[in-house]
Amino acid sequence: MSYTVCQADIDAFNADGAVPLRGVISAEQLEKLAAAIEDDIREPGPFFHGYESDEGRFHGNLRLWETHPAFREICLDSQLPALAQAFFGSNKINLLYDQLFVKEAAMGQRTRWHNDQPYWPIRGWQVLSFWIALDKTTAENGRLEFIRGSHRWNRWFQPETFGKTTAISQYERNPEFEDIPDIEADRASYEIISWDLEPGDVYLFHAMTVHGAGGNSLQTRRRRGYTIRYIGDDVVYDVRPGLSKPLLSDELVPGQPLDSDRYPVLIAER
Ligand SMILES: O=C(O)CCC(=O)C(=O)O
Repeated sequence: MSYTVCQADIDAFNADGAVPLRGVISAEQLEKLAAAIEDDIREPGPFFHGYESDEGRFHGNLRLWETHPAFREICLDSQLPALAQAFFGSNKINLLYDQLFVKEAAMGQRTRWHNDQPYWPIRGWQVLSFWIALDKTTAENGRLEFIRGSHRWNRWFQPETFGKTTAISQYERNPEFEDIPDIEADRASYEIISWDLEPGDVYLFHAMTVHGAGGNSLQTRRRRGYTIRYIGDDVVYDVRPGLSKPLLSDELVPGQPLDSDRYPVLIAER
């Protein structure tokens, strides 16, 4: 299956910071991903950041592509790098990393509002994520919500932990960042955009777009989301307080492109 990007998708992404893309992931790709997700739930790797609370069970993990062939295939050998390139019109695309967000049935906890780039050891504009729906995703089971145009606010919000704090989900205070306002308590003041997804649809969003998600209030349906993040031409490695520790590299030097085994170049033209 191949998705053809149209100008309306690119315009919506540029203006709003998020856009749904329909039917990007084929049934065969979904089947492989679903099996890989179950493998990860059974035997999570070192970056597992799931938790169980009185609101239910959440399974989160990252850098899965490095150890599981099915995640590796979709990150490296699918049409997604070419789609990322089409949205940025870049010459180069690297994989940044992949991440899994499974809200089991009746997992009532929201994903709090945040933007992603403050967590990541990078500087640059060409940074995007594809959030792949494995299940029908609606307001009832925790679809993602985005604040229209917030990618252009140039506001860097202090990284905070999601759910229960673990060693890898603690973030140092960055004095240059601001605390995110209580958007949930004041939703009417923001232009919140969201879409239902079918399995195989994706949300494409910019790394500076403020986003969050509802809890899963359904007793019978899970909400499995698998996100793959890519970077383009202008992105360099950066080190500062507040970063996600599993993304730090011993090899890379601040100010240099990320090209390395950890952040492989997938497309390089010219
Ligand atoms: O799936 C979720 O609840 C959160 C996803 C997210 O924040 C992301 O992919 O950046």
